[in-house]
Amino acid sequence: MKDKLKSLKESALAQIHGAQHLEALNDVRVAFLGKKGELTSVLKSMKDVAPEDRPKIGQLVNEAREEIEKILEEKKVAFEKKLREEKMKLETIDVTLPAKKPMMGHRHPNTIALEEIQRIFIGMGYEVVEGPEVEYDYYNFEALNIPANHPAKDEQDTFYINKNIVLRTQTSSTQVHEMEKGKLPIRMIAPGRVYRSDEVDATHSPTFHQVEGLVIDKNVTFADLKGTLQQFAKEIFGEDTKVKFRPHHFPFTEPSAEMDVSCFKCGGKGCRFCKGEGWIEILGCGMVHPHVLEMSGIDPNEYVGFAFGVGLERIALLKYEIDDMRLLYENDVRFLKQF
Ligand code: 2NL
Repeated sequence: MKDKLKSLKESALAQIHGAQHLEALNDVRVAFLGKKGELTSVLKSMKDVAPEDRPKIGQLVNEAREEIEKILEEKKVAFEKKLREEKMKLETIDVTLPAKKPMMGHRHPNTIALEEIQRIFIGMGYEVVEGPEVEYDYYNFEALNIPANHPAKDEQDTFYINKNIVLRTQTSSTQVHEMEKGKLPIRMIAPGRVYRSDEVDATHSPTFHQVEGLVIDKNVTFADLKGTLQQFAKEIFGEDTKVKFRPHHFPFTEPSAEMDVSCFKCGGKGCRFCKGEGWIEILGCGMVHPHVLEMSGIDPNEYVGFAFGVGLERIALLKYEIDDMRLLYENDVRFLKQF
């Protein structure tokens, strides 16, 4: 019995030393000390041992058990330490490595142009007001003196949600809401997305952006309109920019005009950029039609107003010399990051 125990113990210790990992160590524990383990079965066979030898054998079994357990524990602690060290090595941070460069986005040319336009008008005391893109046709057309038979109302030009609701074709609708509020005077710009049923090409898109302006006060004159828009042109295209107003027609303004700016490439001599004209058309404007004021509850005998509308994309294309509007909608970072 004594010899059997000794060889059992040696076999256990040899296997513990041979174990390569924690699981193998646990296998050894089960094989020797488990319920059906070899040492346990020795204990179970104590009934075959002469009663007077039992205490001695019992003590030997216990000693063997303790020793195996002690070596197992030592080996286990060593394994765990090794695992911890390997894990630490993997988790080491090399603080000398160069940092990853963050991906930078870029403001869209439209955004840059809009922010500049807003800065200019805020500087002149205007408020920036936004409104809904889906509008009753009253606010988009009727309130602006655009009659039922006007070609702009044609389904060929306007997206209709139903008979009375449209995707706004200009941001004037936002200004009509402002006029209806009855808080005067008004000095506002209304930037935003507008919709027209156009085919896509280098200068057209079914959705684009507009900035409209509206001033309503007592004693406002066409000279105020001219001075305001001249200042705007100088700030956006440069101090040397000249402006020219040509008579035009809009249903919502009377008189109406289009404003040209002197070509900022050739200074007005005529070049490829201005198609030899020396002038570039930039916006539409005029004195608010008395009927438009009246429909929104403003007394045209007491108040006068001027208004203007400018295409944001048009400004962005000109200012940054982009020759195709479609580039503005593709959002290719290689294009965007140039501005
Ligand atoms: C253009 C230029 C324009 C207006 C927009 C306007 C707004 C109100 C009253 C009167 Cl609430 N006018 N806006 C005025 C003149 C020109 O836009 O080329 N539009 C087709």
